[in-house]
Amino acid sequence: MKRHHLKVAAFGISAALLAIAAPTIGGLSTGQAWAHGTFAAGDPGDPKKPTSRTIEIVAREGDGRMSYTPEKIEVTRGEQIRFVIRNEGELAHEFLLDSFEGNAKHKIQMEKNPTMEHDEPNGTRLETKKAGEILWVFDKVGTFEFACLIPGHYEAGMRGVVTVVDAKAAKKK
Ligand SMILES: [Cu+2]
Repeated sequence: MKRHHLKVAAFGISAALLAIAAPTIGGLSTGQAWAHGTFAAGDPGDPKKPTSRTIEIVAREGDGRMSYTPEKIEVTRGEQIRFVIRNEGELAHEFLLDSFEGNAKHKIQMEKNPTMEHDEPNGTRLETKKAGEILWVFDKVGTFEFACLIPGHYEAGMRGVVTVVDAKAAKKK
C-alpha cells in the first residue's frame, strides 16, 4: 500500500504542473480524479501478487485509421492483468486506462499541451516499435476505456473498451 501512495503522490506533482484544480494535502497536490489515492478503472498492480493473465495489445496505424488490437477486453473483477502494449506503428502512441470521463478530460489537457509526457501507473507512451507494460488490478465492476490521447489519434480510432464483470456474472456465461 505504501508504494501506491508514493506513486500517487508522484503523479500529484505532475498533475499540479498541468494546472489541474486540485486539493492540497501535506504540501502535495493530488489530481482531482485520483483523490483519496484511487484510480477510476481500478488500482495499480502489485508485482509480488499473482497475475491472472497477460493481455497483449498492438497499437498501429493503417487503412486510414489508428487502432488497438484487440479493441474489446472482458475481465473478471479482482483479476490482476499484465498488459503488454506493442507499438507496431510508425508514430508514437499511448495507452491510457481510465474511465470514459477521465480520458475525455485528459484529452482536453492533451490538446492544450500535445507534448505532455505520461508515466503514470495507468498509462504509458511508446515510441515507434517499442513495447511497454502496465500491471493493473480491476477491482471495480464497470466499463472502462483505454485510449491514445495524442491529438487526432482517438478520433482516428485509437480507443478500446474494458468490461469488468462480477465473478458470479462471469460464471453464468
Ligand atoms: Cu496514438
